[in-house]
This record gives sequence, C-alpha cells and structure tokens, in this order.
Amino acid sequence: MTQTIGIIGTGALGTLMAWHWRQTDLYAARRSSDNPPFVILTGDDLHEFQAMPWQGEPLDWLVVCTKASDALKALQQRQAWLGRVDHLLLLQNGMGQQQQVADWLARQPLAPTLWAAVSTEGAYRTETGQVVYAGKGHTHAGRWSESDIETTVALPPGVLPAADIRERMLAKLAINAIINPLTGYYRCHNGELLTEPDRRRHFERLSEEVADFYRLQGWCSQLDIRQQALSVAEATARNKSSTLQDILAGRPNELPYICGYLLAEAARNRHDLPVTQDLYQQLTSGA
Ligand code: KPL
Repeated sequence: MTQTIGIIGTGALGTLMAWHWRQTDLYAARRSSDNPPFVILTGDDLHEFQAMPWQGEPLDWLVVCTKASDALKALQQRQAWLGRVDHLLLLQNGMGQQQQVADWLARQPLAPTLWAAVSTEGAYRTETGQVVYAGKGHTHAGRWSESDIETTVALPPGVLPAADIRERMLAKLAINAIINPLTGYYRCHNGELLTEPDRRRHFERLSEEVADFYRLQGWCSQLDIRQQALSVAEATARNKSSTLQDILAGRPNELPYICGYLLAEAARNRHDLPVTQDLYQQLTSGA
C-alpha cells in the first residue's frame, strides 16, 4: 500500500528524501503558502517533482529534516495536526533535540510514536540554490524510546531498521564533533584538515579528546573514532561541512547540538573537553 509521508524542512537532505519518496503520497509542510516544486540534480539529470502542501491530512510518517534547533518549534507550529500522524521521524545532525521533542510529545494528548534516523546520504545546496545528490549512502531509523526493532511498522521507502539507533547517532556525532568545528574554524574543505600540519595537529588533538570521552562514557566501544574521522574527511575531502556552509551563509550553525551536546554530557560527569570548548566558544559566540 502506498505510504503517506509529510516532510518538514526542504533543505538539501529534505529534498533528497522527497526525491526518494516521490512515488508515495508525498506532502511538504512549508511556512509559506506557495508550494514550489522540488528540484534535484542526480548525476547529469535535473529532476523536478511536486509534493502536495500539508494542511493536516492524515500521515503514516511525518519526517522532520529541519536543522536540529528548529525541530521542536516546527512541530509546535503544527501541534493541532500531530494527532493525525502515526509516526514522527527526526532526521537531522546532532543530538539533544530528540529528547526535547520526546519530552514535549509526552505532554500532548495525541502524539505520534517518535523515531530518530541517521543518514550517510550526501546532498548539498550549491551557491545558486541547486540541490545536488552527491553520494549514495544509507538511512537507518529506530524508535527513540524503545531499543527493539518494530517489525510491524513499515518504514518510509529505502529506510533501514536499526535497533541501536542511539549508538549510530552517537557514532555520527563523534565524526561531526571533529570535522564540523575544525572546518568551521579554519574555513576549509573537509580534506584540508589533513593536509596542512597545524590543522592536522588540531585534528589529532580533538580526535583524541572525543575518543577518550566516548571511552569514558562507554559509547560506541567498537568504533575507532580517529580512524573513522580520518576516513570520512578523506572520503568527503572536497565537501564543505554543513557547519562551514552555515557559517559562510551567516546562518546559525548546528554546533549547539554537536559540541554543545558533548559539553553538556561532559559537565554532568565533571569532565573537561578543552579543545571542544575552545572551538565551540569561538564558533558560537555572537551567533
Ligand atoms: O556530516 C557531515 C557534515 O558536514 O555535517 C560530514 C560527515 C562532516 C560531511 O561533511
């Protein structure tokens, strides 16, 4: 049966997901009343397709692809319609917003089940506003509050079930906590963190700090954080990180939900993360 899916947040990742789900009954929740088509470049092909404007129709899935900081506000603005949504999926960088949303949903009379997702798909928006599908990856989703896989719920097309969604999100957070602040600080492409000696030393110090903290917390024990950060920086060498893109565009960045999350966890455990703290202060002061 065709699924009914709504998307909030029509940035690069939201547009890519809309492209994957274009065969479903697809809705886009936008702030303005005009409903422009989605446009995406995959390889050499430019595709244009339309979603219906969401005005509270019943949905199997409402997928939130906004920035982490906008997730709760976006849902609060559509509070009256959430009783008609079966499942809510948060697909964003960072951590902290999932629990904010979970706490808010717990106070609502009729609330969808809450899921979180992490994606290795690559999409970005060019300076001219064009969304480009830059690299195929995988999107995993799991229940936020229960650790078991829900076999009875059909996930949106192409999304894979994950019983360990928090571990997967923490694993991605570790990589974002290394590459994103450093590329923002040096205003450089991901690969340029490795090729210039001062940046590379900074990369090594931050990797060690994040890896030590994860060990202390007992998070992602199977993950070699430094090695993984190296591999991702190499594989995405020509990318501008999402943080750098935000900084260059003068938008608020997601570091409060990346470094800020780690710093809050560290503070709760009376642990210092001086390299993270220093970068975070420099990149968020005045933001
Ligand atoms: O997820 C990313 C981001 O930019 O937010 C990485 C993995 C660092 C790729 O650019």
